[in-house]
Amino acid sequence: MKNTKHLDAIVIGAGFGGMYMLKKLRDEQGLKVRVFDKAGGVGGTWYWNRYPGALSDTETFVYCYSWDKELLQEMHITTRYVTQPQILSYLEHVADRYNLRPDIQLNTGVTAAHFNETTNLWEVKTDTGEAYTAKFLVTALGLLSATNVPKIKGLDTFQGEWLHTGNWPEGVQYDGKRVGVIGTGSTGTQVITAIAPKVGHLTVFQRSPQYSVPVGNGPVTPEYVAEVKKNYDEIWEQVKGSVVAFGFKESTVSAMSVSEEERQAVFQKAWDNGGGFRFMFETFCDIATDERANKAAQDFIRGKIAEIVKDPETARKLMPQDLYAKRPLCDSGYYATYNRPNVDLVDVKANPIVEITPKGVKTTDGVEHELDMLIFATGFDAVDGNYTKIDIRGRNGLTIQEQWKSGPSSYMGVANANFPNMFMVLGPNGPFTNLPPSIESQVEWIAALIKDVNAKDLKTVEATTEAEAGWTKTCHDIAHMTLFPKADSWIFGANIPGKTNTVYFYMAGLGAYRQELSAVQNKGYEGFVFQ
Ligand code: FAD
Ligand code: NA7
Repeated sequence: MKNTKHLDAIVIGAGFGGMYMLKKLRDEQGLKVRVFDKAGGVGGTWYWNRYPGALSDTETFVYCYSWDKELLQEMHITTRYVTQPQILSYLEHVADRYNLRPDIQLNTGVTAAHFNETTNLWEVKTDTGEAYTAKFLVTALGLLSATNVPKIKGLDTFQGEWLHTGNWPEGVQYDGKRVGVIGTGSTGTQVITAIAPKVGHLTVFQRSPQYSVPVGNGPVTPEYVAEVKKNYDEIWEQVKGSVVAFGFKESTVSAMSVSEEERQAVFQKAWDNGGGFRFMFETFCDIATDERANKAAQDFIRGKIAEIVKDPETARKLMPQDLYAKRPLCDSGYYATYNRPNVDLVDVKANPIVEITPKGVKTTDGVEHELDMLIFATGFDAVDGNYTKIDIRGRNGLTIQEQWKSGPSSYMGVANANFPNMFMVLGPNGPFTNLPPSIESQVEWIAALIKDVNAKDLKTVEATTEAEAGWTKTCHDIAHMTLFPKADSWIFGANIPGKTNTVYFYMAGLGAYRQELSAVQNKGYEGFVFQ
């Protein structure tokens, strides 16, 4: 194509991952890099998810980059968790502080990326009609980024306004309106709790109830902030050696090794303190691996639902009966929301949605729930959702869809056989953790590998098929040591009809993952071939 511009590296995505990748490659290696994002601003997840109530479930002090000590000292830690506007403004500040913006091209979607085996370059096309070539391609497309709007008959006839939480514009007016929410995952529970006091009437369409514990958000004291800032070196060391990387030490005590009374006290303390990952991993070491321990946690939460929700029938509908083995939720008063007179819960498993009508949502019992606004909190085509939307081709024109025909895979979460010089941040089978420290681990490792390739004047680096198959098996084996695969959720691709239900994460934790990364590097990038 005429006017094709050449770069050393192309990065797709300007969230936590893409921005740090740009900084590493441009500022430390002097490479000519351009980041493309289809969004109108930087921030990734936090640019798109502007729905009311959007809040991190990672505590503020570890939902950030760790690599700049000054930035850490300057960080405004005011509350225990961070809201979407706070995270977005932090990431915007990062873009300005390190002068990243001149190399980030917004409002530009990448539509195709083909590896040319003659030139050993990636040929990249955008929806703005531009063409680029680059030696390296880094995809930081986000793992919870491709929104899922379920195909429900009649949506196009709806005369009210409909929105997905993951693509939420500024200035949405819902005060006093009749609003419906489909979905009760992390996002649904947040948006429901936030809008219930303001809307005229709220109808929640719940397919699966979820276990949720209080988030425990609130202002932090100056002493807390001083303590965090004084100890950041130790904090990051602990986080990067831990399992879930949420800034606490995981328990080593099994739930059944203590008395019933002690177990209840531990759960109660965690409930009072707040935090979903804390409840699952700081209380006992085997909630996610042992059915009896898991049942104890379930019973505790079900008991709380019964206590909180006044109407017994609503309480019953809100009580999950399956394993507590999805991404653990936490909320700001979710169950109590159902005590409000303007909130109704419709169980769409027992009484499925038939269609969306011009006036609202019709369920099997014949009721037409009239609505002015319908909110889809129906989640994401997680992990590979954005990959399969791009025409990505490696050697011999092999598409990423063909590469992943048995399910998305990778070597070390970052590379694929047949796709030379392409690296993924948060690709399939990366760690299941608080994400910024995992993103950093991957970005730093990828940057080091790129540096090595360039320093040795090599043309390509590429994972071997055997290495990729080995890593896939490792991730599969680890996941099946836990209870997580037994619950249907986006973590295993179970939330999208027709999507391959398989293992999408490395579930042994960040500490173990970082050791694996180091081992591969120390063995001269074992599992990769160079040309
Ligand atoms: P993203 O931030 O998702 O950025 C990917 C970018 O790629 C997007 O801006 C997108 O526009 C762009 N893109 C995709 N395809 C293309 C294309 N073809 N062309 C151009 N651009 C493209 N994680 C936690 O660890 N803790 C939390 O508390 C937490 N809370 C969350 C709450 C919500 C509501 C959501 C949705 C996610 C949450 N996450 C949380 C996960 C969160 O996505 C990550 O923590 C992190 O922000 C991911 O950063 P990223 O740079 O990898 O991807
Ligand atoms: P989730 O966790 O995938 O939740 C989506 C919700 O939407 C969940 O309750 C689904 O029910 C429901 N859903 C999805 N499709 C339908 C249809 N067709 N009908 C009715 N209900 C439906 O997404 P979230 O955005 O909440 O959270 C994802 C992650 O992003 C989260 O961990 C945070 O880190 C941010 P189901 O359970 O499938 O029966």
